Amino acid sequence: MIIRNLKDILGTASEVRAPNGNWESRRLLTRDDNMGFSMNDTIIKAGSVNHLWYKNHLEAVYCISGNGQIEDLATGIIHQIEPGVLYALDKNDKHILRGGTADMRMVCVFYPALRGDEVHDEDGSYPPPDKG
Ligand code: 9YT
Repeated sequence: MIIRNLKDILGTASEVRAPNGNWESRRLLTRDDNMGFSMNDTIIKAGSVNHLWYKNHLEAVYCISGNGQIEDLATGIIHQIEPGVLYALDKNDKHILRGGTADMRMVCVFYPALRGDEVHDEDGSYPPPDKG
């Protein structure tokens, strides 16, 4: 059994910050935990604009607090995000995630699991699991 506490992750290498300052991702479960998926407790900064395309991963995101929007770039449809809303990128969907008026706190699950130190590349993706 694995037991983790967010407070033990804060301030360590498992607290990953976007180079552009748009998000902070606390990597609770990573590839080395051998669960097949990984889990982050992520803060998306209010007002931030994030062009994302997880072409190498599926991601499910559940909002706990704050507000924002996700734009599906295949359809142009914009969905509002508030506490209780989940979105799942089941088609490796290209999207824009916009922070709203208050920082969003989100639980993010990635399959396959993240290594734990990833930040986005120029496409807004993380490298495939076999790289690095
Ligand atoms: C929701 C989302 O994709 N945010 C960007 C950061 C990423 N999910 C992460 O690594 O926590």
